Amino acid sequence: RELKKRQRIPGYENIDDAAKLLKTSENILVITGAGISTSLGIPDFRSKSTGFYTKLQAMGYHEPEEVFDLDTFDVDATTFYTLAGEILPDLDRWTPTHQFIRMIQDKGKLLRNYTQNIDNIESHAGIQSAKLIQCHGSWATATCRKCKHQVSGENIFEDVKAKRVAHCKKCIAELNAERPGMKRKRSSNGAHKSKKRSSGTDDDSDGQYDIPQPGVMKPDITFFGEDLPDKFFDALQNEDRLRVDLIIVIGTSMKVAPVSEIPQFVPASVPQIYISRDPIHHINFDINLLGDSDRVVAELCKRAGWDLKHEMLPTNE
Ligand code: CNA
Repeated sequence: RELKKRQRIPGYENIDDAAKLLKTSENILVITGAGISTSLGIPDFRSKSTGFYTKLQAMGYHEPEEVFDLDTFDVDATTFYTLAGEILPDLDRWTPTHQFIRMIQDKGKLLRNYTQNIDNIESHAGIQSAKLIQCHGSWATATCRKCKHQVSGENIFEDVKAKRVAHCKKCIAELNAERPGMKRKRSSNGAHKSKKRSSGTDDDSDGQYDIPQPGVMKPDITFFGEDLPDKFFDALQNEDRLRVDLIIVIGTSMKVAPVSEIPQFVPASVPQIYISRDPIHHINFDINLLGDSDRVVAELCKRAGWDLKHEMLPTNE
């Protein structure tokens, strides 16, 4: 069903109105995107010149989505592993904007944080898992495409940083157990066939010389063409849609469905605030606070009388 573009609610205009809403609302739904992590040096996708997509295009990729495409990954995971290090998070740090969401939670007002980010920084900032929907999955875990063995995401970080395809250690151990005495020398007929690497399906197109391959590890981030986690639809439809009394959207271009449809999916009477560097025109928000999100949330908290503290915020502003 096509969702209708929402109409603005009259009476809301500026940052003071936003501060009032922050103070009076009790069930705040926060939608976040890559823009809330850029101040840590993790590039977003679509910012002109600094975004990941600009970089990919400069490297000759026509369709940047192909880096996060499951079919492409299964044929050859090299492209993903060559580039993924660019958006690998620094695990120990979070931004003032993450701290702001944490503060909403600490005040008992966070209904849910729907994040499109895969960096899992919300968890490190202390957002409880029951309050967090990682709409596009995250780096927190990784799963073998062949045997489905799941490990903590950190296990593949070394490979990602080295731009090397990570293979499944369980598959490798099983293969080693199955062929302990395999000869490593070329056979006497001299035939040497190259072995294609795929993400786990044994390639027997070259017949008698086929060697089973271990599966490739894929971080549990949602690639284009994959379903969003069930938790997303369950929470939104069954709980949050009718409880939310304020929506705050931060650091996202709202270009990826179905997250981009949340503003139209909740009752039209719920006020909506947009915080980002660049304006967007395909969704009508009631209040647009344009600028660097860390600075905007700091100012918003100041006007709401909330004491937002973070080492990245200047103390004298
Ligand atoms: P996007 O389309 O790149 O949009 C980011 C938005 O944030 C843009 O509108 C920017 O103007 C804005 N922005 C950038 N920096 C700031 C800042 N400091 N303050 C305020 N606004 C800022 O990214 P979306 O999140 O909308 O797209 C969804 C994709 C991005 C998801 O599938 C993610 O997995 C993917 N992604 C995630 C990460 C991450 O996890 N950190 C990094 C890169 C991409």
